[in-house]
Amino acid sequence: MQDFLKFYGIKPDEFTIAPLGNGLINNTRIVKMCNEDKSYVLQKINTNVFKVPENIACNIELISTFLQKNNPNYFFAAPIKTIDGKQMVNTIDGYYRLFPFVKESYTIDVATTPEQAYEASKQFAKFTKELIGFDASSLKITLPDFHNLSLRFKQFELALITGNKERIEDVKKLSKYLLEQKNIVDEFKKLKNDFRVRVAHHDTKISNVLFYKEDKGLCVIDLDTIMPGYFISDVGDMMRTYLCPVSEEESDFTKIEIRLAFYKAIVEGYKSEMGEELTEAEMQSFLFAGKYMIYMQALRFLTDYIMNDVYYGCKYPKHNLVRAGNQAELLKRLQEFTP
Ligand code: GN1
Ligand code: MG
Repeated sequence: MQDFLKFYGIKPDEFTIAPLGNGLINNTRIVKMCNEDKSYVLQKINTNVFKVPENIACNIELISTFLQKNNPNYFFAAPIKTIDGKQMVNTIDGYYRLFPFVKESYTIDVATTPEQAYEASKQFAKFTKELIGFDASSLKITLPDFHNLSLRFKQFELALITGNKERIEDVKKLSKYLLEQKNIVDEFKKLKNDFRVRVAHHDTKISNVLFYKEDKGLCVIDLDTIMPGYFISDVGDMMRTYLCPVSEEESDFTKIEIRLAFYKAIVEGYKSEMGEELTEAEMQSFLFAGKYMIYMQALRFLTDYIMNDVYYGCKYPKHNLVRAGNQAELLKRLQEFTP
């Protein structure tokens, strides 16, 4: 990966490089400069997922330009340009880009305090709010139908017909449960007519927020899935990833629970920026947002397991099955929950 740093004027003997974070899609490294107190984040784009990386670059450029003009103080973590002004480098081996590493900032993998959840939620809401005057429809669709729950459900049904026969047999109980929750798809189809299309982040896990100074939120990162979308995508993925003390990776499902204080923190953090903008229908849909995203993620993990793990990386044979089971358990807990 380091070869490509020459496009930024960085020479091979000037840095050290190490893996960073635990994203499932892109390959991320930290580049530390040897002779100065400066680091960068280097990332290779997964082109099996993002088929047209130029679309990502185009969206980031449009948004950067808008923000620079309308709100130059907003910190937008766009990639650094190459020596010849490009936002990413296309080599035979793939697409790479380089981000500044913000000094003294850090990321969190699991929310351990409601304050962290509040701060993260506020940052995602702020991002959408800063772009209210921006024409969301001018953005390129980097992942078609990314959060289209109706399609994810159909893909799951199709997997149950065309997928790995042994695995289908093996997951019967879990599949049955997920099929029985189809009412969430119906509710999504009905509700979405009352939701506004705005600029949404679409990957609001807490590790996609930079924190500084004792858990103050600084900005959002991981800009690849910025697209026109609904607030339930962003709020829902926060519910999915902050409500529970353990992540989607946890195989001991007895540890899965919904933390009320974190629920309140997500809602309040979001409203602190977007409160005035949300429609009545949106105001009423915070809880639904959580069900929508958790259900979709359970369907996606189980679909991938049945289709022989072609999409998400796997660290052990039944990894995607564990993730799917974990998300189904989380959905059950959320369905029993009253805020
Ligand atoms: C993927 O790569 P990462 O971890 O940022 C996925 C998200 C899922 C998430 C589950 C482009 O995100 O939709 O919620 O895994 N991103 C894509 O961990 O599919
Ligand atoms: Mg991501």
